[in-house]
Amino acid sequence: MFADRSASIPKVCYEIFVRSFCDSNGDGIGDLNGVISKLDYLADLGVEAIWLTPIHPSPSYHKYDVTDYYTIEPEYGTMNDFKRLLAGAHERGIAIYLDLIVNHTSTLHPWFKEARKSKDNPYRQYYWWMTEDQIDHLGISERQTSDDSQVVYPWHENPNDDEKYYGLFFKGMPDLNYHSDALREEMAKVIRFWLNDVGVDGFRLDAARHVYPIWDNGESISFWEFFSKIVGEAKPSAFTVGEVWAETEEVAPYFRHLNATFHFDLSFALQRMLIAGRDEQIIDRLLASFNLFQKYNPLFVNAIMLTNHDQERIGSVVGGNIEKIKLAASILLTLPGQPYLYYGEEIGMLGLKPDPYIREPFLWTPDPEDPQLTHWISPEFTTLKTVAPLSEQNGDLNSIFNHYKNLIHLRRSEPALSQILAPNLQPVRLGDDQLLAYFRPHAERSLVIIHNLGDTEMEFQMPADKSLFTEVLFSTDPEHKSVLTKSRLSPHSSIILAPPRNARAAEKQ
Ligand SMILES: [Ca+2]
Ligand SMILES: [Ca+2]
Repeated sequence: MFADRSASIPKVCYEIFVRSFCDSNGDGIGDLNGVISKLDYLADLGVEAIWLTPIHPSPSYHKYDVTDYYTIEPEYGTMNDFKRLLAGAHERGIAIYLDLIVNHTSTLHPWFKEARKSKDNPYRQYYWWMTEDQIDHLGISERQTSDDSQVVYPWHENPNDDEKYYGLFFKGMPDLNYHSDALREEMAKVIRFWLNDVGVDGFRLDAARHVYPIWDNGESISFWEFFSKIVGEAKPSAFTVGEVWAETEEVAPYFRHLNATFHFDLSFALQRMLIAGRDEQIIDRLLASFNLFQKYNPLFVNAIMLTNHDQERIGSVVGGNIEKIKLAASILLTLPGQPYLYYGEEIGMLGLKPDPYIREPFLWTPDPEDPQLTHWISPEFTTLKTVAPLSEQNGDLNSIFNHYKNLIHLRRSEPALSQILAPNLQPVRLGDDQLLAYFRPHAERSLVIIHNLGDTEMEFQMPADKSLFTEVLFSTDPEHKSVLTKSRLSPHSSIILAPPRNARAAEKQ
């Protein structure tokens, strides 16, 4: 069912909120030509795949309510622009993943405009409709809020209609109803169009757990069986990464039909750990989740992130503390899986909800009139006063940007760090949960990684079986240069250790 693509799985991915990234034509709105102009930047950073937030026509600024699955939002460019972006990315060895929203459309989508006209309209069956009595009978007039939707009343009035329609996220986003075979065939066409006619490399799948509503629970996973069959037939190499924003136990079954899912539990655990300065036994919990995932898919890809466009930015979560921002990156980029950087994390962008303010303009240069700078929103958190723009961080060896870049390149070049399938991970127990330590065994060269999560210096005693690990591959503690001489780690610092070269033969045995 799953093609073996271990050699070609992108090792570091990058999420771009297109509207905020880079403007090419002076209207203040980020666009596809802006992204094209930054492909060299992304290749230099070491990115191997880009997830573009939705680029389809849509009435909203975030574009998660699609009105046409076949064209490009005019604010962002044209299909020719998109094809040039794809070609430019591929020339640089970068894959492009499209954000595909199958759970709902906009109310302005032609399907819904038809559906709402009358009960016997052929498009009616594309959506969920019920009378007040039916809703009450099933006891579904209210829903429990979830991490991804605060909506309590998901049924919305259609004027002059005794039936309401279901919209889990918002009344402007009616949920699609995949009991309709006609709708399934329409979505299959959309999938084939993007994979075959246009040539994208995969999909990021929005709201994957909500495709069927709660009263049809269980059907969502079988929908993804249908979906992955269409994808596999159209393009066996295509990659799918699902947004299943739920606890690990609920996420695991989605691996039956998706290559990857985002690890939200890990994201929130890392955030809590960075705030508290204490490990939450994250390595043991990760190993437990891997056990669960591999039951459903031995080739599972654990998609990991600090935050995405729906979460408060990591820079703000750690109070703008640059050492902690670097520590967050050091953890993410040394854990197994496929990391997704949220644009701007690499320069320490800040942002707290509401949503538009976690999606602020990327700061390229110190020039407030920089034509690349998007200005569709007036930023509250990431400004020239609070965040050093990329051009200033570029030449500063101690910048957040160079920290990210060094770690990304180390991740790509060290086989122990870049292994994605069958994640190689073991805990290293140092006896104090202010320290987070783990082992990445690998036939080429195994590594020990130690982080000091707290704000006091920590001493540690390396376990006897790791005593050979004294060569410092990477360190944010100035005390540790090429060889580990003291078993101490300064606050919020990290080290990556390997056995010295002449000891490696012994370590392999
Ligand atoms: Ca523009
Ligand atoms: Ca749904």
